[in-house]
Amino acid sequence: MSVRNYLRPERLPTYWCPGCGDGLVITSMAEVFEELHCDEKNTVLVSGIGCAARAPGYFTLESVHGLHGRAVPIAEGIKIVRPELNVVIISGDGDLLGIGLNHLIHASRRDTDIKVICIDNQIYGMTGGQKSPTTALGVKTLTSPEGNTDRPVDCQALIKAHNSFYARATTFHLPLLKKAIRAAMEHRGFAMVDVRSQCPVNYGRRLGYRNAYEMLMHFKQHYKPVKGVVDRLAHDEIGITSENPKSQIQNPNSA
Ligand SMILES: Cc1ncc(C[n+]2csc(CCOP(=O)(O)OP(=O)(O)O)c2C)c(N)n1
Ligand SMILES: [Mg+2]
Repeated sequence: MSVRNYLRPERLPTYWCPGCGDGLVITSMAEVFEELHCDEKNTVLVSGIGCAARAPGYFTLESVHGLHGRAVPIAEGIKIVRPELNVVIISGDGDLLGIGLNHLIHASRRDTDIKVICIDNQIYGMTGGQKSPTTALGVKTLTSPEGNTDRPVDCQALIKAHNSFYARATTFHLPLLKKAIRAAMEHRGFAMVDVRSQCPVNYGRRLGYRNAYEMLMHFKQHYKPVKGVVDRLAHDEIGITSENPKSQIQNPNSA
């Protein structure tokens, strides 16, 4: 199959605003799916609700468009019944790290063999630009007109608390994004790719970015790609972190 076979041209133009990063992520995913020979018999996509959660509908693969925050339990259910399938979630920061965060933490803790691609645009895009769990301190949004006073969720800390696979990428650094998605797909067990993406309309516009290009240039300047596999990523680094051996998790009740 070629990359084009994974996407549905008849559904174009997409629901997304011009300049949205979601299209870059689904194209990268399609490229990885092609490399790994994923098809509708061995791969299923799952999402919650949000702009990012519309992504599975643009793929030719089978998919479930679930409820807000419930992508993870749906994916876990599919994996339990059909363990031979690649179960891949693609959803947003509000969906996965806000309303759905409890599920995400428990799936990581259980090391359920699902892949989570989180398109983190730091905003509730679909509903008009309310602050999300990843909105940075001081950022002005529809619901934080004086600047956000809530500290953002540290996704890496939550996932790596259980020694699970975690990678961070951006929509500017496309080769790294693809590499991270592929590494997650090839990983056995829970794997999360945290993709920093741009929402030029409901986020960037309020912060003075004139277009998506300026937001991508911010990613270029702010994020430093890290070579190889590292233990932890600094807040401004992107790359793949190592999964620590399970043996490091000690059972306090054992002798
Ligand atoms: C139970 C429930 N609460 C709230 C909503 C409203 N809602 C729809 S999408 C959304 C936020 C989506 O944000 P995110 O997951 O970051 O996706 P984005 O649109 O930014 O890609 C919210 C709060 C809903 N649909 N269901
Ligand atoms: Mg969002």
